[in-house]
Amino acid sequence: MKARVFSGMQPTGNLHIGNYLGALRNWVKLQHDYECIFCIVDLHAITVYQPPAELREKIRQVAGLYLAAGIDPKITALTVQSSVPQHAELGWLLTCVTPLGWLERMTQFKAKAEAAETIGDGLLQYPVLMAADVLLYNAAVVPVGDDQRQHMELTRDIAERFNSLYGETFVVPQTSLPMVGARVMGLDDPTKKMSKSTAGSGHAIGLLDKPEEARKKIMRATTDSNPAVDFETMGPGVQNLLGIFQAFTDWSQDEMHRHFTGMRYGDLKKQVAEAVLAGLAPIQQRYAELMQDPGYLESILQEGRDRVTPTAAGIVKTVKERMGLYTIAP
Ligand code: ATP
Ligand code: LTN
Repeated sequence: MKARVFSGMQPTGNLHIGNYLGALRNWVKLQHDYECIFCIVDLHAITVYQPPAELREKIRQVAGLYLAAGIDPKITALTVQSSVPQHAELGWLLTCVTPLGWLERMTQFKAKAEAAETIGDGLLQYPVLMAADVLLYNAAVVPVGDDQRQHMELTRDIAERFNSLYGETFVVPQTSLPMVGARVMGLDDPTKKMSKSTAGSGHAIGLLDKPEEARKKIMRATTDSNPAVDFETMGPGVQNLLGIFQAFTDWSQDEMHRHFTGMRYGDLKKQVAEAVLAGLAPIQQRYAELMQDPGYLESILQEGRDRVTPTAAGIVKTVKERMGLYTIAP
């Protein structure tokens, strides 16, 4: 039996090349060696207010982009989190074994809490729900970008704590990060990670950006005061551009050095733009085709839900029994 992989993205905005290089592209590669479940985590999205009509549309868009990027629904389950109620149910059960201090230490929580006037309880519980997503399927491997490392550590801690309180129940999952592209930075400010929810027209390259739009953003990207590429002294902006190029082309470190040392920034940017556009073109083409048939997308999401539900229900049943909850015969 193949080991299981689980991962997800929030339908909170336009997916960008950080989401693609940090996570989605890795998912596509793992499909053949693992039994994969890739989820659209809409319950996580609503930890911050989302206009309902937009959220519904984004869920469809993210599903379309998963498929366009190469997720194969014949071998992989593609699901919407809220369509499998066991995610929320296990979330509560795990909340009850999670010390508050663990959650208050999360850097993402602290950053979001500082930025908002009022914070919902959901924002604090966010990583417990994420742990539930993964543990609900006893996933062995979770492919994510670098920013999710701390949440995955917490997931492991929650699994271990549950196992020690109630007996071996959960697989303690491994985090899988890509070698290149685990942390793509904002083009306008290379000290901040590229993010869906950061405003600014020059910040992120959307997977659905028009070619001329994407090219313009790259040509305007922040660099540093050097005139040309110097691998010894380059700042984070140039490093980010080179990282994006390398991730899209799969060039080795040696090839990168030989080709780019001494290249002027204008030329570097032109080449990065070409690599990005070449990577995005087939995704955009498949996306346009897929979205012409809304019934198809719907059927894939139904199939995904139906495929994973028996596993999810089985684990929740075990967890409830272990915790001593009363089971009434169906
Ligand atoms: P938001 O700004 O709404 O929090 P996000 O852009 O951080 O969104 P998520 O839905 O939180 O995106 O993340 C989906 C996946 O993409 C996760 O595995 C995450 O680690 C990865 N990811 C997000 N941003 C980047 C980035 N800049 N570089 C590499 N991977 C990323
Ligand atoms: N918190 C993740 C999204 C997410 C996730 C998961 C990732 C929710 N549940 C389970 C991996 C496994 C993020 O990328 N912001």
